[in-house]
Amino acid sequence: MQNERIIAFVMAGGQGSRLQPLTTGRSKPSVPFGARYRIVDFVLSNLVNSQIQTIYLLVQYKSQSLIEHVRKAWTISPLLQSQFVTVVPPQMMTGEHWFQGTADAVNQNINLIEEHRPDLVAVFGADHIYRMDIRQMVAFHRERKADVTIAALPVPLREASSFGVIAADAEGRVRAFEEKPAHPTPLPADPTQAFASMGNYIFDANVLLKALKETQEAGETDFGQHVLPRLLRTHRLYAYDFATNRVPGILPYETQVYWRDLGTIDAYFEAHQDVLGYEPVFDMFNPDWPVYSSGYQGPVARVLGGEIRNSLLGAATMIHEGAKISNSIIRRETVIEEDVVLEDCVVMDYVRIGRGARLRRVIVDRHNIIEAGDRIGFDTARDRQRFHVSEGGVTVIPMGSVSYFARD
Ligand code: ADQ
Repeated sequence: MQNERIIAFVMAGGQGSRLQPLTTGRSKPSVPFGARYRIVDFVLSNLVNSQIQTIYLLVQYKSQSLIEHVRKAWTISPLLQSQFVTVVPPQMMTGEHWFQGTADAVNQNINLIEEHRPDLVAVFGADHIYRMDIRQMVAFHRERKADVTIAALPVPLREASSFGVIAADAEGRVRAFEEKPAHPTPLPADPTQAFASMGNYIFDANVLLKALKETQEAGETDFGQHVLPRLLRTHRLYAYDFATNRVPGILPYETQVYWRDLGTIDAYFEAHQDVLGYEPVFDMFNPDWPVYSSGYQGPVARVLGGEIRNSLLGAATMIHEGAKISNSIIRRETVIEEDVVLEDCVVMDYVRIGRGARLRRVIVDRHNIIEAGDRIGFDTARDRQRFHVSEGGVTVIPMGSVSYFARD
């Protein structure tokens, strides 16, 4: 792979409508995750750690917060001109429309492929939490002499309608591909699962250029719905099985293969439970494969007292006497006042939780003040009147407008 020239397009324009209200004012890739990350940091870290460092981030929907984050966190090298993460806004380069879909978004920036003249183009989604050594996928692509390689893994059959579903032979050659089928075909070896596309593709650059031109001429706009089915008729498409192809030991801190689509509030909430515990299902600590994020320069968290169990505390957070915090994630510059009780919560940045408040299974978005003594997560009917409550019973307090978090 050393001589391989690869550029990456990271598709970061999705609305994430099922993640409302977290996506009311920002795109899904810019939604905070864990004690210090944004969702987009995971794909960008995977690319950079895999030595793919010519990266174009295609944005569209409510992109201001994402652009700010990338500006602050993702300057790779001011010296090496080929190493960058550049945000590409929709510019109507090829017509009078904003991006009509994922393929159209790349098509509108086809000049970037023509300018760089890479061997391969990686087109990756920005909406997932995982660690992946993309060099292995590239090696697989080369070994199979593939024109296109799709990263894929088995998912429960009942969830498979939200994905592109693949039928592949023993070598991984794709024999059928259907985007979000109503009745997904199960895996032959396991009828409870289907083989789902992760929405990450490696294309031979020339194949992609030609396919995009044909797609555009046909008035088509989407990779999953149009480009892949079209290419399947004439080219060699392979599925790289992320669950089985990983070389053991390369990512030694993970106890199992992990890939989460944070499609809904409940999936988002559950993924936060996955980073907690003595042996987290997804351990944020992995010095061999760091997840990069903002280089926030504030102080570490300050704990004045209280009882804290199985929780993560972001930088410059302050925990006052008598607070009881369990199974929770608190992001930076948040103040938890005296005698607050938090169970199974995600509290984002710049939040103040007033004295004696109790919160259970609550996500508090940034810039909020919770009144002293408030109870949230104990009375669904009342919570529904004030906030958003998910199907799984998680209460979400939307982003507030407190611009400064009011220190003592
Ligand atoms: P979805 O995620 O449902 O399925 P889509 O909504 O097109 O597909 O989003 C794919 C990626 O592109 C996301 O990262 C999104 O943020 C981004 N995106 C969407 N529209 C965009 C636009 N106009 N401009 C820029 N970026 C845009 C896809 C595949 C499935 C696969 C799943 C895996 O189509 O086959 O199974 O991803 O989650």
